[in-house]
Amino acid sequence: MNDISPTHPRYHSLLLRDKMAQAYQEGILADTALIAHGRGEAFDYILGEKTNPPANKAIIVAAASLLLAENPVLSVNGNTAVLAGEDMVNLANLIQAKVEINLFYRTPKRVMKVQEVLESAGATGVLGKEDDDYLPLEGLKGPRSRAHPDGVHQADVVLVPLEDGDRAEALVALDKKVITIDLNPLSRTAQKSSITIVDNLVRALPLMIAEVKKLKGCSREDLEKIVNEFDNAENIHNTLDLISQHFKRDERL
Ligand code: PTJ
Repeated sequence: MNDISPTHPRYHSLLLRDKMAQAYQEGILADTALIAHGRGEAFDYILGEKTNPPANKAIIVAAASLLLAENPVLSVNGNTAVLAGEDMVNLANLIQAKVEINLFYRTPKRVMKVQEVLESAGATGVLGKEDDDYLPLEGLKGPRSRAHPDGVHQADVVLVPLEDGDRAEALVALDKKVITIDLNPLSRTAQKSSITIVDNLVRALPLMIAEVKKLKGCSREDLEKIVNEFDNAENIHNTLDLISQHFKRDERL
């Protein structure tokens, strides 16, 4: 970005915009990816552009769930690859998870581009590539129903940031624990997932990595306690409360 000063109050947000705009020019992102990003920005602004306590709580529960998982899979779309490809790969390495590409607006060219982003971030054995085997996920149609037989099909826990509601629902219906990161607490994905982190992907993933490192030495019993005590609906409710308090406090409104 040429002339925005680092002292600009929204400098980081503007940097991300620039990154996304450039990735769009390079053909990594879907045509509507910037619209999805803008929706995220709007919610992030309302949430104070910070990780709030309910998000922190969900991050801890997500980290514990990933550590308990037998077959964790991290699902990556275009926006996730561009905003947090390196963090997704680092997290996968830390918990021995598989990384699988799943695009809502799938084209062979975009799959290749996303694969390149992940591999240049250090990923090996990426699943969901253009020529890979796949089986459709029950309850879904079209390209987004593709799931790798050794990846999402086998998974007991799936991390699906910025997911579409139908896929989140289909994964839950298949008895998988679905962790999502979505700035919109009202989205169907946020509402239907097992663990919903209402935070910006770029803040949530580094925190999740730190939490995984912290919890790695814990016993299964301790991790299970963290997971079992969590109530996702209540946690989303607490986020919505935060938003309404924010509006009440704002004297401009
Ligand atoms: O790469 P593809 O083809 O798989 O397409 C990916 C997008 C994201 C374009 C596609 O899945 C899509 O259209 O998504 P939606 O239905 O617009 O949903 C995106 C959700 O992610 C919205 O609820 C946004 O608020 C949220 N979101 C956007 N940016 C972020 C975010 N959540 C967390 N962190 C963000 N940076």
